[in-house]
Amino acid sequence: MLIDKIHLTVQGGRGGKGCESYNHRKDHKRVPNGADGGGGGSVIFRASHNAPGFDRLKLKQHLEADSGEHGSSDNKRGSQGKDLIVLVPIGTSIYRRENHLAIRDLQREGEEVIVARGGRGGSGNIGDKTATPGEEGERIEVELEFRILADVFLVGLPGSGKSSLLHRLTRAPVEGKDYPFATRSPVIGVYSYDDYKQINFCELPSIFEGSTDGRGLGTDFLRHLARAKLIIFMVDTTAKFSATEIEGLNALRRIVYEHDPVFRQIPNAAVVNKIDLGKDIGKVQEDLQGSGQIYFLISVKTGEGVESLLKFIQERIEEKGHA
Ligand SMILES: Nc1nc2c(ncn2[C@@H]2O[C@H](COP(=O)(O)OP(=O)(O)OP(=O)(O)O)[C@@H](O)[C@H]2O)c(=O)[nH]1
Ligand SMILES: [Mg+2]
Repeated sequence: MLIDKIHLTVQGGRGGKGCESYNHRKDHKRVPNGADGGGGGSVIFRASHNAPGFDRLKLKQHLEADSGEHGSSDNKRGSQGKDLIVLVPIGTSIYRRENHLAIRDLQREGEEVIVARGGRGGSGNIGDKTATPGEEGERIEVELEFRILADVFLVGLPGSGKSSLLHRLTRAPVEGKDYPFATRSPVIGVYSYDDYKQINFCELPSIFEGSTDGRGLGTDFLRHLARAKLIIFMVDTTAKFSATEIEGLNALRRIVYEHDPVFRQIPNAAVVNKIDLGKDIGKVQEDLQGSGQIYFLISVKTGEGVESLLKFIQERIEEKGHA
């Protein structure tokens, strides 16, 4: 199972001690010549495609940057402690653990943030200053949360055909399975078109009326929707997990919007799949029209309706200044 929430203690390196020392001159005068200590290194989080998963980070719960070197006599400054650069997956949000305040969302390759600064190095006694010890580095408890960055999320009833659609559009290595809840964690697929444009799709595990009571696979993964540009709510004409297609769609929306009311603002559309099965869809169509939602009747199996769904998705995502 993908770990996507962890907490860590991070600490900047200690500043090096300032040095107290004297040059004993021939005339018996003592001239202070102790140098400053170097500053401690900082802990920096950097987003990278090459970052290991959170499960690896979790093994080292305490991350600390190098201390600065102590100053020494003859005015030799201590060198700066090395920063500790921690690679995290793109899509990581960093919070202060005590109050859950956001420190930063790292969303692009190479984007970084200093999470704990190193302590300042102490002063040496040169120039008649008082020698001081180095400061402690900043220490902070952080929480890291990973959210998938995709444009379009497929949210649907069990067995409605999300994996089949994802595979058809993106060739993602998933396939439709003839049993429900086959997809147990989010799956990503990339749809490329017009030579250089791309749309990232993500299939979330299925939800249904019982999910909010913890049945099926729960609803925790819905938090990945936070940065969705478009949500596709998907049901199918077999209506095995709801009394009717419309009720299925209503249930999906209710669960998603109850999970986080902010998700209401995300553009969305309804998809009723498996129209090849010969069920009379006149009533469904009527209800959908009456409800005012944007909807598509499709068959992933025969391809019917898939083109117009795709066209709609492209337009929506391009409008949002992406792809
Ligand atoms: N007849 C028909 N069957 C379909 C269609 N689309 C998908 N299926 C079948 O429906 C079953 C479920 O499809 P999936 O793509 O696995 O559905 P899912 O929504 O990903 O399901 P889970 O992730 O397991 O909850 C598979 O046996 C598919 O072959 C369709 O358009 N028509
Ligand atoms: Mg699936």
